[in-house]
Amino acid sequence: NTMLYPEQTATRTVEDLSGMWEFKAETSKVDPQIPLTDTVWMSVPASFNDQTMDKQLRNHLGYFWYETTFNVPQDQLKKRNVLRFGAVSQSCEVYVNGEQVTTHVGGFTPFEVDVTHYLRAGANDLKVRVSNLLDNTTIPTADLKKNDDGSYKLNTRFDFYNYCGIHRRVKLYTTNKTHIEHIEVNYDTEGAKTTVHPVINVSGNYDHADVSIVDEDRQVVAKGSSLTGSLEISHTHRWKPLHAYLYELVINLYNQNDELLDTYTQEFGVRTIEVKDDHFLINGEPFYFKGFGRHEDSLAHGKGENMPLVNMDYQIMKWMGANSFRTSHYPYSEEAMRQADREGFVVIDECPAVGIYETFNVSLGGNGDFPKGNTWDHLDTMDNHKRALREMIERDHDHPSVVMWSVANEPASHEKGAHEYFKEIIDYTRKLDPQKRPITMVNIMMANVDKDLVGDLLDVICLNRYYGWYVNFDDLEGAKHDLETELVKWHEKFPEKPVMFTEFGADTVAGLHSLLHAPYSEEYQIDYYKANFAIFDKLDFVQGEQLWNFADFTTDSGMIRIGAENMKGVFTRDRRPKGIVGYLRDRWLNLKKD
Ligand code: E9O
Repeated sequence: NTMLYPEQTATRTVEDLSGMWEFKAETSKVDPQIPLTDTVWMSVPASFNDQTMDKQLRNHLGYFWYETTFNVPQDQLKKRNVLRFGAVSQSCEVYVNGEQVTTHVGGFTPFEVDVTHYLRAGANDLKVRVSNLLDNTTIPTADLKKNDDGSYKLNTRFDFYNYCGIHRRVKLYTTNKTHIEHIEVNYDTEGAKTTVHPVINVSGNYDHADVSIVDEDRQVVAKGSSLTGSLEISHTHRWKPLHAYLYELVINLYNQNDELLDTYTQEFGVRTIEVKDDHFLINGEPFYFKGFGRHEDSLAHGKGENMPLVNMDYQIMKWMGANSFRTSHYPYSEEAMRQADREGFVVIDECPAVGIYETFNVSLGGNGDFPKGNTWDHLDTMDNHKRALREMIERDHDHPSVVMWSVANEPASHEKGAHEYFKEIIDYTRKLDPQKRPITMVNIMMANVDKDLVGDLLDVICLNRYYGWYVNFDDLEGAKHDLETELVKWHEKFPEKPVMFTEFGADTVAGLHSLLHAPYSEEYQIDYYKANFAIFDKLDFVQGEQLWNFADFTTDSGMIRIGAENMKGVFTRDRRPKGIVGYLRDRWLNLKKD
């Protein structure tokens, strides 16, 4: 399976099928051979949920149908035609002219299928049957029950709203029979010298090839005449945090008559990553993570692509002095990742393994039965977890912005069986990544330092901690004490590992003020963060602070989810700053920790 981003080149065409599609919930059997009936219009890419005023449709659990038609010029049928989806949440079946052409499980990674033999010159019909169901085998996980009338009841083990739909772009692209299938831009560095030894897989026959590296001034800095040789950049511009530098690897394939069969350009950056003496080094220099956990979540789009907002968020983060973020809790769009490369953001790339913790989230406003027992005896996520990791790494391994993989968020890493499970997951991840990046897993408060069973497997200890919110509520002195006590113990247990925060925060209603600095007020959020920072600043081994969350985001409704939002944002969902923002900007622009 290839994960090359679809690009129009001298040998490839790309057509974007985004637009207004027809849509309906599946309430009785649908025949993919005939046009859908009783549909409404739905914009693609986007979640369907917030584009309707029909609450029952918004919250429907099960299957949905999308349909569009598109025209194919006669000549295009001589080429290889590939249909490619950026992401469909959570799983889907795809039909072209009534025939099923592929299926895909997992809502946050791309997939594609060769549809050449299903297409006709002129009008073609495309239908997608989408499901928003999750269960004990999927990533993310949820508790799923089927009612007697065939309807479903679903309790997610995560708090963000389970948006559904064709979330990223649908493209039809063409190549010749001979085409580049897969590229890895692997390299070694030695001072200013970089030796690039790309891995390039080709499908079909060709006679000869050339490969070159082009710098940002459009100058060719290295050139080779085969796909297997290595190329040398003698005076390398390193990709640096917030100072990006990108090269292009240009690959051309020719036949005997020197006719071009395929050409493709892959961007890459040169930087090194190393974990050493409880520090995280980028290009040999200690890097202190300042930034946020975020979500893909916005008005009307839901979890669908919204690049103007991504761009705005990146500019806000830079203005605040943030240098990094985590793709909590799933790989973000390819467009967002490419832009992170260009802006120089440092990214912890997280796979959608959130909620591998059977009893969790029921306590945080969910309304399912409270199960008792051991997660690792009941949940069966291994296969889907590996698939999600494989697809994420296949897609993202060449992004310079990605400095670390997060294999899961807040699993039951303190329950018996966790070590065996994560040993298998982490060994698998290490084999997949050609760049051998550090690997982490985000630790939940219940799996605190005394109970954790997986820390020895991780390169960096990432903590989600809520001293002063979920524990020590309205008791910031107690919070400081307990936070410091736990942190010191982590360092004693793993003195060689950096420790960083991937979540800490307090729900805050924008505009709510309190003389007593009561929880939920803007004053309390400021006090909460000051208390946490006071401890981080005391302890040298703390190597980063990513707040939860950049902005308020949509959740299921629940007692502690005011207006069905998690209000831990430092911005509201429409990006109005809360009182903490000025303080944070001041801190980050002046912080000297790395
Ligand atoms: C995951 C994130 O997606 N961590 C949650 C965040 C939250 O605000 C959620 O939005 O709920 C925090 C988990 C905290 C669990 C601690 C409970 C401690 C009781 C002892």
